[in-house]
Amino acid sequence: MNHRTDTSVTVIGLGLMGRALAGAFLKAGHPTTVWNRTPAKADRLVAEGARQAPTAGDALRASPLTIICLTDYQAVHELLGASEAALDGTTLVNLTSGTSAQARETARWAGKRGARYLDGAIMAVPPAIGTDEAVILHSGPQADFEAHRPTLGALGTVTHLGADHGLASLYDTAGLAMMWSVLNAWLQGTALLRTAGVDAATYAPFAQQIATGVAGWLPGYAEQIDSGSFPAEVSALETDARAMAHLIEESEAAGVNAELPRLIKAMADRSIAAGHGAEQYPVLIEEFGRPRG
Ligand code: FVH
Repeated sequence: MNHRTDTSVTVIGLGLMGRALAGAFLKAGHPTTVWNRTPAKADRLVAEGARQAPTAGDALRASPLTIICLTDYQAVHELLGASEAALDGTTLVNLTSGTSAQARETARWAGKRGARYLDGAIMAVPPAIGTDEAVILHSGPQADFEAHRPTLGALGTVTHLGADHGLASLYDTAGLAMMWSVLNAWLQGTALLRTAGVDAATYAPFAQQIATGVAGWLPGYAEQIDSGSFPAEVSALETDARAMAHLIEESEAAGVNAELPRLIKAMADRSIAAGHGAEQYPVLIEEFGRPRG
């Protein structure tokens, strides 16, 4: 994709992530204006060619596109609410972590101040910024995203999820649910095997193979969820529940925490009691919640 680099961009918030964002724009050749509550954090960026704005308002006025990346949404409202700058005509891309409700509310607030607003979520750590490995999700008006896609592309692999400003935060949170669940499942198995003298490094490749294998089931299971039909082609939920009992028994016998296996089995037992024992594992989606009516 041709990458125009003459578009000026502003970055507000130069924490660990903000400094990486500003650095990526500079590296891509964009005239970059920066501002941070603690000015000294801009020093290296200024040495690399960034312009340090004296106030947040000046930073906002300096570019048609402003990326803001602060600790939380309260900080965003405190800062932008206090800034004397009229936001009209600017496009704000908020890459601060938060909830979908905060994203939608901030979009409404920014709109009233005349700004075009995109919400976003960074699925990467600072060192990855500026490489294709950095996935950055955006939600809000597609036209606003497309207008700035070439510039935003300097940060990594940028994706537009849809017009609902809350989508980026929801995908971010859903992704974190996946990350923590996979890591906790790995820790459960690691704890169990360590009681038999197997160290974490020995088990890790096996765990990776399992995680990769299970990840391969997701598209087929997603089809079952979207169709509402869960034929047991591989294994019935009742069979899984028996193996869950083994995990609880093994964990308790080994003196390993069994809270997670107990939660897993409690949800399966509820679904079996509701008559789904002969269906396939994704039928458990009904224990997690229903789609928007
Ligand atoms: N770091 C990471 O790996 C993750 C990756 C995924 C996305 N997160 C989110 O990015 C936001 C910023 O995270 P961060 O790691 O850059 O955080 P800090 O290094 O602590 O920098 C925080 C910046 O926010 C400024 N700030 C805080 N409160 C205010 C305020 N009331 N007014 C103005 N600025 C404020 C702070 O300024 P200073 O302390 O340097 O003066 C920093 O610039 C975050 O949502 C992550 O969840 C990062």
